[in-house]
Amino acid sequence: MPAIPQFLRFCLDRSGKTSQSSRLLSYLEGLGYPVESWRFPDRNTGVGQMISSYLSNKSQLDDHAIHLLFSANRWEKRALMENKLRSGTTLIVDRYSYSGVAFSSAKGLDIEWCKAPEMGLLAPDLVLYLDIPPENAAERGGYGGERYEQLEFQRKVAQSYQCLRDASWKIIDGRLSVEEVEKQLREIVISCVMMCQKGKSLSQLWS
Ligand code: FDM
Repeated sequence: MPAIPQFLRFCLDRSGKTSQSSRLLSYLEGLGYPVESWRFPDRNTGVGQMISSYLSNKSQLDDHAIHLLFSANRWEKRALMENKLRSGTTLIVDRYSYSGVAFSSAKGLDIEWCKAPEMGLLAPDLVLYLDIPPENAAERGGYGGERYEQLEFQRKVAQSYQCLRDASWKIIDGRLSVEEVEKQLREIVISCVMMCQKGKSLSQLWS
């Protein structure tokens, strides 16, 4: 069976990624594509509950330990992800390994060390990065008091993301209107979906 990975991701807090994910889901569903919306961390698993407790400051963990938990949270979904992609389902994934590496390296962890546990996870066909200056994101409000929702730290995260960009990335100006961002995303996504339909094989991070 040809592999048809159609796999999208979004980055940066408060940049509209979650609402744009659900708009894309409706769009692709409307066109008749099998599609699902996922997000990481998946807080429903045992590992995900430990992550959730850490993010809401209810527990403390060493920076390396929490990094490995975020990664484990992706590994525990890897087999299901592969099955879905191989059966032709498009996955829209709200955050993935790039968030893991960007956030942990922004704390000062070595970037290569951060990438290592992600190696062998499935690589996305397309990464959609909704770019918004951290100041603007903070002004939009909605920082709900989770551990990383602080301007200074978000500036460092934004710098870390810059080091991670590769050919699969498309950068969208997140300061545009919701409708304009949606329009641009649709155009990029539909050309990726059509390209993947021709039979693009699965590849792995970080190769
Ligand atoms: N986050 C998310 C990480 O630090 N590492 C990861 O691997 C992932 C997937 O978790 F602050 C951070 C990013 C964010 C927090 O994400 C929760 P959401 O998208 O706000 O739920």
